[in-house]
Parts: sequence; structure tokens; C-alpha cells
Amino acid sequence: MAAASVSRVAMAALPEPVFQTSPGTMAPLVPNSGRPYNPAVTLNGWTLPWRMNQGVKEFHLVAEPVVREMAPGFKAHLWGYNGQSPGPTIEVVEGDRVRIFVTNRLPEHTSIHWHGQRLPNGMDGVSGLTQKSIQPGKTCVYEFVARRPGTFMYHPHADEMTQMAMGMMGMWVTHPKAKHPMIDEVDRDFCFLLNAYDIDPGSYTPKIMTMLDFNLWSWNSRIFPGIDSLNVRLGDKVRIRVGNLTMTNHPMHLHGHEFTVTGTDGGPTPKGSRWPEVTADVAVGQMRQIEFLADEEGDWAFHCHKSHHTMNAMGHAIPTMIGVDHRGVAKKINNLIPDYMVMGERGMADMGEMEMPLPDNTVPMMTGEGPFGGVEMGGMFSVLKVRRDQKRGDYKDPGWFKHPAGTVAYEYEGPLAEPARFKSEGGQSMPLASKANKPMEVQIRKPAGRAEH
Ligand SMILES: [Cu+2]
Repeated sequence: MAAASVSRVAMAALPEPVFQTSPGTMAPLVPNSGRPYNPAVTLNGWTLPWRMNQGVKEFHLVAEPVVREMAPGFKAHLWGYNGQSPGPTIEVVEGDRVRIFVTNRLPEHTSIHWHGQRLPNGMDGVSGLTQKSIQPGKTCVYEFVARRPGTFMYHPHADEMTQMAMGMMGMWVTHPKAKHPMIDEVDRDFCFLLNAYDIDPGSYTPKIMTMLDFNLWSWNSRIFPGIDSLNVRLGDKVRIRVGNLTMTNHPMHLHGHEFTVTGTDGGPTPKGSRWPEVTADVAVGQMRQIEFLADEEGDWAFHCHKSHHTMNAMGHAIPTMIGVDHRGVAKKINNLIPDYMVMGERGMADMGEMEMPLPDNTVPMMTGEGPFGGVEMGGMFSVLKVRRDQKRGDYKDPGWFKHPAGTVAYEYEGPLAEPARFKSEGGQSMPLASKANKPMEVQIRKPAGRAEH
């Protein structure tokens, strides 16, 4: 009866676009039409609902300017799809015929390339090469069969530098239609994209000309502590699909478990080719799908291993001040600039605690409060939470791990012996050349030519 009440005109029209305003992780979208599958969960994202039209899955993507909350208190003016950057994940089943309507509400033309898909050449989305670009206000239709299962991405192939620097991208998961010899069934299936922005503290719009020196390293346009944790049940088999659309590679590192790379955007990897890892490098334009058994309870860090990528906005042209005593100097500067703070003479950890006044729209460089104090992280960092009592299919944050008694690193309070190395002579396997043993004096010549010691 419900179907009969929908007019032919309505069925012939575009599927109504669905928009998402929340930056939270949406519950998995359980399919209510088409072939069944075990849905994926997009970290701080969502899956786009579809309409079945005579056996074809129809989606409607709207390319448009969006406001993305990258972390609480920090909003960025980006471009994306259907209210968010990245756009929604598209989930289909191997063999599905898919029709995607793409409406352009940007101030310039665009197109969408379906990264990694087998499709007719004219559906590949390369502006100028395989299609006319989609002009502002126009809608373009893409249609193809999702021929092989796997994880793919989508992004513009028109003024790509601008549009990707502004956040236009999304994920695509094609689930296998039947049991697949190289694709295991899993209990949890997460996906997210690695992306990066250059947004000056206090401003809202990314600098699109930046090539390498980005200041915000994000997962699905979120930065720590804005990235949701990955919450699983003890004993779950977990899959994480990570695509990289930044300008550099990201070695993704998981604590406490070993994983294997079970797929790339080229498809599932043969089982005989898999070996255990704790870090997998995801190069630019690549997807890596990792799998592991979550068999250790706890709050396990999961992050990019490039230490500058687990930081938020900072200047890089700051000299190293470790070991420099600022006392006295700071006092003099304070007389001139009352808000002046000494930075970095003991390392940069002080930055995590300091209450330095920040511009209105930004986040501290290193931040995050854990159960034991400051986490001193930012950017590409999250936590895998493995819990015995997490319910099947429950993705809610269970809070901090309650460590069994006697399993947390503790302070040694006994007497400290003098380190043996202070007493030994040398310690090198070969003696130093005699001249290197002499104390050295360094002459510093100032530009004026006056020599000082
Ligand atoms: Cu990185």
C-alpha cells in the first residue's frame, strides 16, 4: 500500500538527499532493502541511506560548503557532501547496480572519481577526460555495477588540489555477496579516511596552497581529542579500513595487539601473503584494511606514528629551548608583555598543561585528559577500548578501563644506586682517538667579527 501511494513522478525524480549535522559516530546502518550484509561503522561519520528503484540502489550526494566541528570548540569551514566532510560512506554489496546522483552546490564545477572501482570508463569521473565537469547548480548521474568487494574512496577529479584541501572525499565499502575465501567475517568493521588541513589558529578556512606543512592531521576531519574511540568486546574479530587522502604517508600503529593487512584498494590480500604487524604504513592514495583479534582488555592507543601528526596546530619555526634557563629573562619580558610565558625549556610537555590564552577558534597543540593525567596528544590519535562486558553490536564508549590491581606501572620508592656507567672507563668497543679525548673549546664568532668564548 505504501509503495502504491508513491506517484510515478516521485519515483522518476531524484532520491531525496539525506543530510547529517552531527559529527558523532553514527550507529551502523542495517540494510532494509537489497542483499543483506554486516554493516561498517564510519568513525565520526555515517553511511548514506539509499532508495531501491527497480533493482537499482540509488544514492544522492550533494557537494556543498559545510561547517565541520573538528574538535569540541573548533569549527572549520570546509567543502563536503550532505552536510559533512568527509561525505557519507557508501555501502553496497558485490554485484549491486548503483546509481548515484551528484548535485553541485559549490561555487565552482566538480566531478566525482570512484577510486579503485571497476566501471565503464565514462563513469570514472575525471573532468575533461571522461566527462564534462558538473557545473554549479547541476546534477550528474553515475551508474555502474559494484563488481568487486573491497574498500574504496571517492573524491573530486576537478580542481582537485582545492577541493581535496577543502575536505571533499568519502569512503565506499563493497561487501562480498557470499562467503569469500579471502574475506573473513568480523564482529566489528570500522572505516575512516586520513586527511589534513592547514587552518591558522583563530581562522576557519583551510589554506589550499599548502603542499606539505599542514597543521591539522585528522581522521575523517576530526582531531584528537575529537576522534571517537573504537569500542569493542573482548574476543571480537575487528576490521579497520583506513584510506589516505593526505599529501604524505601515515604509519598507523596499534598498541597491545598484532594485526594483519587483509586488503588494499586492489582487493583482499591472499591469505598466504599476510604477516603480523603492529604498524602499517598507509601511503598517499592507498587504503589498508587491517584485522586482529581483540583479546587484550584495556584502553589501547591507536595512532599515526609520525610524532608531529599527533599534535594540533603549532608553529614549526620555534627553536629548541631544552636546557635553556629562562629565569630572569622571563621576568624582564613580563614587564613589557604581561601574558608572556616561557616555552619548552624542559621539553614541550608543559604545553599540555599550560593555560595559555588561545585565539577563539582553535585547539591546544597537545591536549586530552586521561584517567592518569594529560595525554599530551593531538591530531591522528584515538583509543581502542576492549571490554569484557561490552555488548555485541554496542558501539557506546564504555569509559576508562578499570585496571586489575597490580597491573599498572608504579613508582619505585627504594634507594637509587649510582648508575654503573659513571664509574666505568669509556664503554665503547674501541677506544676513542686520543685527540677526541681532549676537552674542546668552541669559538663563537658574532656577525660583527668579535670573537668570544
Ligand atoms: Cu601521520
